[in-house]
Amino acid sequence: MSGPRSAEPVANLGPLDFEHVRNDFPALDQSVHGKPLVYLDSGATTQKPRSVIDAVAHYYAHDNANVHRGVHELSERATASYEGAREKVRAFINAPSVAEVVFSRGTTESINLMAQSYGRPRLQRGDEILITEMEHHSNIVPWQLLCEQTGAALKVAPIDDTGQLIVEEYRRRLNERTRIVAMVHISNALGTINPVAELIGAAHDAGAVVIVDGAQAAAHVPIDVQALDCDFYAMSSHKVFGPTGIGALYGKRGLLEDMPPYQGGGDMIEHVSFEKTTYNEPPYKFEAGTPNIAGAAGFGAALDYVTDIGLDAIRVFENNVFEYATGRIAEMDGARIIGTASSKCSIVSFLLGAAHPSDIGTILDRQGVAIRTGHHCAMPVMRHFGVPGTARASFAMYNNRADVDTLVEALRVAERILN
Ligand code: C6P
Repeated sequence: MSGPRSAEPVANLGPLDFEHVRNDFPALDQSVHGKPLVYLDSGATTQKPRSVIDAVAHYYAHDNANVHRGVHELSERATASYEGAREKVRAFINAPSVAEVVFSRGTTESINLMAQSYGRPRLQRGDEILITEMEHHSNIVPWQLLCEQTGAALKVAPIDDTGQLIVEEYRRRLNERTRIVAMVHISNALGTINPVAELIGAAHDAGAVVIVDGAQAAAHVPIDVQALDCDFYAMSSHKVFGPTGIGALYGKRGLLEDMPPYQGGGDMIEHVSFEKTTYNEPPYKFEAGTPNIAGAAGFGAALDYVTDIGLDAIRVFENNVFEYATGRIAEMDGARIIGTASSKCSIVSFLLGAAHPSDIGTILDRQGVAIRTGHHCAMPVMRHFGVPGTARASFAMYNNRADVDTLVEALRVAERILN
């Protein structure tokens, strides 16, 4: 065997203080099946730092009340925490205004909101929606539903055998009928980073609006919605160290103002009568009912945590570990990495000989190593590569080279048992 070995001193990897970061995540400090946990499933959901857990607990212990409703102290504190989190999301993605940050349940709901609220009233037979072949089901099925509802047609830009979007084919599918383009920023099944700024520019030239699925991006790369000039950007808190059940949809103000509400209920109205109801301003127009207030408090704390460490430091550290993992898995006999695009991060999808991915996952779990196996909610990607599923190791800032070494040792055990 060749290639680099074992954990490298943190000082060589950039300014991220690895031991400090690792100790901030209590769930990582446990044994599973008698072995120290090595968590390599952050693509599914990230672990939470203590500051996020504390923010959620603090809200319930001290500030629990409904938002935007009461005049009493607790309601004011809850509202301040909720709206404070909105400002943190705004700053994190560099949106011009908090009015452009809608809280949702996560990326899936953000995409469905945009599809139904922007797309449904506007699209009709003859219109086209363009997506890519590497999309998560959350960025496929909402568009299929919209096509069924409006008569619009779904078009798909293909990927090549490295898992990279074929940009000429993408451009070829853009035309005056293209109304919406929906693309993933970082693929959850392949790890490919799309050249989103270039793709957005081309879509705008064709007159389409663009929504970017940023579920996998937020924990790994800086997001600047103004620099990207995307019309909408969807993200999930739980993939960026925050709680589940909350996320955000960024939308350009003029677009949000022209969109009808997504759901009806409390908080999204200006005035209600049986004859006619008028609606609140964005973002409240899209937030019917009591929101996930504790989740917002945790989401805000998560973004503070990432911002304090700095995405530049995180990228340097993570890329080092990611390159190491790619090299070590690639050198295993019978390993086939699915997704070898030149621009990648955080995710290594692979097969090992004829072994079924779920068997690999089960054997790894017995050794304390948590990975995800299966189609990763990206069945068209699996079809492209002619595989039913893959084993996927996904990394975050709390994983180091020693975790990769443990993964590879566990894979060797799996190889011996299965092949
Ligand atoms: N991917 C994974 O293991 P939600 O569930 O709404 O927070 O995110 C959906 C989603 C949308 N787009 C991409 C690119 C995603 O990766 C995900 C979630 C998880 O890969 C669970 S399937």
